[in-house]
Amino acid sequence: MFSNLLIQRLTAAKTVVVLTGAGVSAESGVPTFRGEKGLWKHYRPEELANFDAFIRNPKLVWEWYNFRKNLIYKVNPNPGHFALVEMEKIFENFYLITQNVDNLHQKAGSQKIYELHGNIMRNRCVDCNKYYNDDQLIFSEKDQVPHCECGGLIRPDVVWFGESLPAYELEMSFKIARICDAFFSVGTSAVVQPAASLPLEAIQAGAYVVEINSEPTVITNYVHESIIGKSGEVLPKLVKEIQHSSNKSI
Ligand code: BV8
Ligand code: ZN
Repeated sequence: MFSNLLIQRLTAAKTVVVLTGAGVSAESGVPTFRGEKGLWKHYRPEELANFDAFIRNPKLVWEWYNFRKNLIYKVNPNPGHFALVEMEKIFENFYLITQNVDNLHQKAGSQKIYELHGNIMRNRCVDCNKYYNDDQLIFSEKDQVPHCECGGLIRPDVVWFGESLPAYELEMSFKIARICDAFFSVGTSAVVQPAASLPLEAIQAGAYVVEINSEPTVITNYVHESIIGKSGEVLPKLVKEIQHSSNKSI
């Protein structure tokens, strides 16, 4: 399943970076964004995951996020998440960049995570930026949306379309994409910017770039190696292969 070149490059690699998207959580039962099951009711994520939609109809947007939060509370990390925890132990410098907001990498035990699109388990006030956990939210009878003690509307702490990504996480992600020896793009359709530019940055900087995805994407023709498969199956096999080859090389 893995080329000798990939195993050689990984055995010699000091810095390895993995970018994950919704496909990594699919095997945990979390719907992806753009697959056939990706639609929520008859809305597309882009129509609900934006500030204007929230201000126009906070009740509907909260209905969508509560639907997703309740689902995410019930699901667990899958073997793909746990394989990434193992990779963090294998490589000298390992970084996980995720577009996912489902907290499953944290739940699996990954430590060094850059969350580019926020985290659905966190909420904040649109006026004073005060943070709230889910169990602190009180949905008022009147408008079915939570309000801050300052009176402001509380929103999920995720990055919506048209909003800028957290500056530190974004800067670090581009920095490590440019210095890494190997870069994996896993379970992402690679259409959402600026995250989707990271694999291409890594290619330009000379990293060995591998895509693991259940179907080809817009970057498949540019990466050095494309592995079509489920991340929950491919990643554990990759970890086994790396451990086997590094034992051999010791
Ligand atoms: C910004 C949080 C500007 C919210 C998300 C036109 C051209 C280019 C760009 C744009 C454009 N118009 C607008 C833009 C910019 C826009 C954008 O990129 N739009 C796209 C749709 C074209 N980007 C933005 O707006 C970003 N902000 O640009 O700001 C700016 C700059 C300065 C100052 C002010 C403003 C913000 C983007 C962040 C949006 N928020 N999520 C929430 O979740 O509620 S994005 C959302 O999409 C999720 O984070 C998700 O992770 C992300 C990417 O999707 P994927 O993860 O790739 O998921 P998808 O379903 O697409 O694909 C899953 C893949 O997995 C599939 O290929 C599938 O085959 C595969 N798969 C399935 N199962 C498995 C599997 N693979 C392996 N194993 C499996 N088992
Ligand atoms: Zn407030």
